[in-house]
Amino acid sequence: MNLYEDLVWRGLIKDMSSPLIKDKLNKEKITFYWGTDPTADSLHLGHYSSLVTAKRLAKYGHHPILLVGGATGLIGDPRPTSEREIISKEEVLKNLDGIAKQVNAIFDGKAEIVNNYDWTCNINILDFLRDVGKYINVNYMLDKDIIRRRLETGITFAEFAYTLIQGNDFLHLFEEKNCVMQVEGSDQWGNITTGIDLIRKKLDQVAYGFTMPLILDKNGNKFGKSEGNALWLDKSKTSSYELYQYLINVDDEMVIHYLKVFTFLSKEEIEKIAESHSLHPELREAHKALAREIITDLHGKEEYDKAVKISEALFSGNIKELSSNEIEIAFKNVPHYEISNDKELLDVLIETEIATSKREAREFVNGGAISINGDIIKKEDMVINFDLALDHQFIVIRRGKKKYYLIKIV
Ligand code: 485
Repeated sequence: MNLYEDLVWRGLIKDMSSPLIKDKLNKEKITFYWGTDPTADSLHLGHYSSLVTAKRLAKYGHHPILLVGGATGLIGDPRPTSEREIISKEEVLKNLDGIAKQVNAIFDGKAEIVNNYDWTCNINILDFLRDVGKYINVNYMLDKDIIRRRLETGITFAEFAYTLIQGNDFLHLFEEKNCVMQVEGSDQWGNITTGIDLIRKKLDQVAYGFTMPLILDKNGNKFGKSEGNALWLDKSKTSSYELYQYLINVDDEMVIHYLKVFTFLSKEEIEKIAESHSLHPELREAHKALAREIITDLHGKEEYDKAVKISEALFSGNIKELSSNEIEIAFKNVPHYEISNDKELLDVLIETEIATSKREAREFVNGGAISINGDIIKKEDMVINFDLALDHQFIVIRRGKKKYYLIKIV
């Protein structure tokens, strides 16, 4: 299968500036670019989907340029709803550093990363207005989807002018690096066409761009958010285990689509998984493949194995086989408490607010609702001490089926 067919089969093309893109992708070796603004100190799963597309193009021999927006990040791409808070220069710089490292790691240390601050910071306003502004008609800018939507709520000149900076990036990369194509998410269509237009008017040359559809869950919400929070690519912000839990639980009817978007598995491999998924959904083969492919690509095999190990230990109740590091990851989001050594169980249950009174604590224990490190405990007078603790520090209490507490003895 050729690249263009592959992209179409995976559902990765939304808008295209020209039907010639098909030949560009199939018959030539081109340089293309993808960009992101350093608005946070880590990229998230949404960014990853377009990085995977960039990697896919690279696998077919095209050369990717990955742009981090040190300049554009100082302004902020207009959102359809409201003006962005301006971010301090220090923060943009700090974010930029982290993001460049992530992008480089995703490209196995071989990415060509550029920062638009480098060619934007010294342009003076008069030159910018003459060399860029003079080529872009305001009527045309007002017609862009996001700008139109913002006209009702208001938009500052800074955000309105954002598209000119991104357009100038494309012009710059076209001239300096023979970069002929820009690839972004669908909300970037207006910015891509600004660049293509600028290149046509200034240089009388043709540049290309296409966008990828936004990735949604079955209810039409953005994919890659867990309880409203982004799933970060930085594993100290979102552990491999959290990522695993999210991926292993994605909608059944969407999982094959995600395999197409997020993995490098071939059409044949995905079709085989799809067949097993429809015959035996309970085996969750598709979900497991999705988690395996994404986590291994992002964080490596060891991290993936760790995520599986933690998940299995929690499922079977075999917490004792986890290391302290794994315990901290597994129970990152449950209530944490510190207690002193040699306390009676009932007191511990009250101190940690697992029970509200001694009577309730007793009821829990006698009813078999309390387990410690995976074992159900029915001894009210049991003493909680270092000897009992996993790795001499952690006590994992479970109340009922699902409620966990992590207690550290100090
Ligand atoms: O020359 C460029 C300068 C900046 C950008 C791109 C090219 C960044 C772009 N304007 C942007 O805001 N991108 C978003 C971001 O950085 O978070 C998102 C897009 C999304 C997808 C993703 O980046 O909203 O569609 O492209 C990678």
